[in-house]
Amino acid sequence: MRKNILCAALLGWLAIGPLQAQEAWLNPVPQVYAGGQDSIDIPAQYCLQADGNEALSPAIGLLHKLMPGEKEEAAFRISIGIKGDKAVRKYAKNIPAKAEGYYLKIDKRGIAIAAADARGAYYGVQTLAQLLALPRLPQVEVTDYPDIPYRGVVEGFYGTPWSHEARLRQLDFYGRNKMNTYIYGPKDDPYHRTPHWRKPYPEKEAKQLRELVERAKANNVIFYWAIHPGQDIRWNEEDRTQLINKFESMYQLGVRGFAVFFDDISGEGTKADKQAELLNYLDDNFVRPKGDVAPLILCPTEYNKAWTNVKGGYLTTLGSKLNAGIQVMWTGNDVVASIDHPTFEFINPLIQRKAYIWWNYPVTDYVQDHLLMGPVYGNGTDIKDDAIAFVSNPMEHAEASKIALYGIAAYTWNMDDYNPHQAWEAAIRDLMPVNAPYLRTFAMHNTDLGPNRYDFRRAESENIRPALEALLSSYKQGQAPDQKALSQVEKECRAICLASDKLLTSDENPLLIEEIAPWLIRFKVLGQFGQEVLNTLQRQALGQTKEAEAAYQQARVLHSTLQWTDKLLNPQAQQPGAECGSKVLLPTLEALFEIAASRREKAE
Ligand code: LOG
Repeated sequence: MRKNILCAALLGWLAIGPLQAQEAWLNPVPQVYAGGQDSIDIPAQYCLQADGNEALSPAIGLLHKLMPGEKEEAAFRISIGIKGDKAVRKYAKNIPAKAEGYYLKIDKRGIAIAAADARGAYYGVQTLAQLLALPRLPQVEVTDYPDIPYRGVVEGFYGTPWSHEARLRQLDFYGRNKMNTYIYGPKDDPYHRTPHWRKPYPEKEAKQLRELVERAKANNVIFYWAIHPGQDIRWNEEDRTQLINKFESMYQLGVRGFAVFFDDISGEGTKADKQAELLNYLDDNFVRPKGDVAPLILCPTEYNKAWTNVKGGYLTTLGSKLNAGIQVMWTGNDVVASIDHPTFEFINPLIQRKAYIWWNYPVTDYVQDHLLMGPVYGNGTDIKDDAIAFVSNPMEHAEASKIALYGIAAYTWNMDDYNPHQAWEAAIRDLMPVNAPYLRTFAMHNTDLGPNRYDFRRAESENIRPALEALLSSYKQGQAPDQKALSQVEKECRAICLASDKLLTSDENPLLIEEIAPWLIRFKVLGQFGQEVLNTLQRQALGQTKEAEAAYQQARVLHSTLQWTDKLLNPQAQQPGAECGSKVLLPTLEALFEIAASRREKAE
């Protein structure tokens, strides 16, 4: 049984009346959510029952943070444990037989979290955390587990790597949204790639990495560190040792997951047999002997179908030679592509294992003048048995990437119940609870990539597209404007200006605002331009020559300002500028502006 919008919403409404009604949106949506019609007061005190299992410390730490009132003598009981623990023996049968699965039960007497493993227990507490945001706790039974074993993020883009602070915030976000993987591999970290992959990190960077590893642990996220040695590697003993030494230095910083990337290289480093030999060597001599390191990950050189030469045998060599435990990354039919079942029908037999999806979304390192803040859609929901992992390569804008990452967390956990639009709405509320309506207006027009070498496009400005089309077509045909469409577009242009004003002056999420500020400035001018274009057309129709001329001149100024913003904003990028509404909104407003200009000429 699956429920999308949880009964808790209704419950909150019944219990406290419509004014304080709250909607509980659990992200990701649990596999099974049963009950919830009745509720209890959030207990002020409780006694904790848990076996002294060290692996449970992130789960129990989080519980204490959420509910500080632990008292031995309290009547309300919270039991937490993993399969086999005394504390949850009663619930052994309810624990899903899936990695990271958990069973959460809330009733009048207590709360039980019984899990398949330590991460499952942690996820049970995270679900409880989301329910605790309600005024009362619903009496529920949640039986939950992920569809995809490894879910999360590969920081694998070109451009400015994320800041230390941004990464710390990301790791907390992954914990909350039940993502278990973060792969550190920014292309522009010189110690990840050529020239310095052989050297250990300087002191300051090493200290920060250690901090990240600790934060990842607290959030039950596996911190993988990736190396990118392929551009100048020599297939000899010396470089092998250098690699092991570098891994060892990362191990000393606390890293317990490793990846080797051979993407975007040429020459000697691209040889499949040599890559396989090296990876097996690392697996045999480092990863497996350590005993506490996650399976090794490889990003191959032929990492998507468009770049694959099946006859050349690169992938089949990897498939047959690589140790069985080594995981192999894949971006799909192209560098940037939607992932579906046929994606795996192609790749899995070649690599003789389930592919590890490196999804190149919402990364914008090839369209840096755009922001990708739309819903996550287009991937198959029938791939849960095909993939070992699904990680997202995000934008260099860490906070702004969270809209997509929230959706990816939801999709990879529970594909059957994934609803792109609902997840998008909830992501926006999560990122900026107070200013959500304004962020929504902004995100609505910042979703497409513009024309790009991978032909990967997204729907944009869908809320206003029909009105824009109707309006343009009425003007093009020389008819009186479609009044309903006209007032919708006018209203949207005003909403755009207001959203920009509110967000630019908000201190709700300063890191996000700083990332998107160039686009917010552009957005404001776009909204103003739209208003003046419509004003011009209306004045012209009324025969108000003077007012029409003033409006037209104003629209011209705003159009030039738009062009200047493109020259001046976001100037260091490979694709400088800050495009907003570039798919539908701006082209339509420009077409309307041209109509106004030609009417003006005719009137002269
Ligand atoms: C790179 C990646 C980059 C992405 C999008 C992979 C495996 N490698 O074309 O670093 O962010 O495409 O531009 C890539 O995707 N190369």
